[in-house]
Amino acid sequence: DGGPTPRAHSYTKYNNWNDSWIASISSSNPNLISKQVIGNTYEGRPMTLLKLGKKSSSSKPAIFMDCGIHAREWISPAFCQWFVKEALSTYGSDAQMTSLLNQMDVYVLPVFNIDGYDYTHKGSRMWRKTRSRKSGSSCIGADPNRNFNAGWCTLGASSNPCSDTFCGYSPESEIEVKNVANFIRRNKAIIKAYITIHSYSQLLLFPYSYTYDLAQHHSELMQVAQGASAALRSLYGTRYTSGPGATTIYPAAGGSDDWAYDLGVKYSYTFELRDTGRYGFLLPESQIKPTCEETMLAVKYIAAYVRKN
Ligand code: ING
Ligand code: ZN
Repeated sequence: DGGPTPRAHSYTKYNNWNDSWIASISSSNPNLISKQVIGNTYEGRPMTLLKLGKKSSSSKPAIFMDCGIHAREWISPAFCQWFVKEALSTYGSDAQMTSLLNQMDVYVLPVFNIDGYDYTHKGSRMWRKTRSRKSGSSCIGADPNRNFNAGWCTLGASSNPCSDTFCGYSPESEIEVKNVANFIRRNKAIIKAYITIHSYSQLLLFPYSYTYDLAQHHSELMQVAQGASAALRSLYGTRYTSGPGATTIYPAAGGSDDWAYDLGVKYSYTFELRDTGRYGFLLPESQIKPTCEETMLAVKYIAAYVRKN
């Protein structure tokens, strides 16, 4: 007996993490998609990274995108799944997607914090952190978006293991963070853009969050963000605000976008998807489709810019 039967996968529902969607999608079109495991989570679940792109003999420039760093932000994993489906189904008909996958590879990590995400389905819906344990503390988990080595734990993060923004015991103490950081470090020569999907607030953020200093490429990052926000808004009128994390949302050290940017990945963005607080993390399933459709336009805008520059 494998316990209760999980409900069928649907792109317009919130699906818990399960191996079978990854297995079926990655075997559906071997010319466009492949998978690799970049390590296991604290609780031992494989972190499977999908690679989208037309097979090529030479190495292509790439974009890395992750979803589900924070467990309760359910619209985020829904978007990564949507992106993968759309990439496969519109390659060959949509000119922008076709050029993107011909010229670049897009790495998609559908759920970063799988242990936490599973816990929000089975334990506590509003859980944010990982599920790691350490002897000496009864509190569980660290905030993966405070655990990257970027001004680690200096600002907008807590050293209290019981806090929701606990930065961890050291940079990359969370195995999920270490696995992703190792992959990006190993592939930094080809990774041109880093995109991470959170919710909520309708913001398109870029470095820095760990300092009020402006990034070296501030004006270009702002221009691209504003272009992406305009593309997003063109579909349903959803308004996004663009800017550096520290002044646009709040100062916070240890975030993945700041870390990737300082590593040399110039186009580094954090999306905060719908809404602005009416439903917050509990965004109704009826909003999955419109949210994903509009967000596709923004991600494709950034990807097209990166591809041409
Ligand atoms: N917001 C982000 C958070 O981790 C953020 C904001 C972005 C902080 C980039 C640091 C760097 O708090 C949510 N909703 O998680
Ligand atoms: Zn988040």
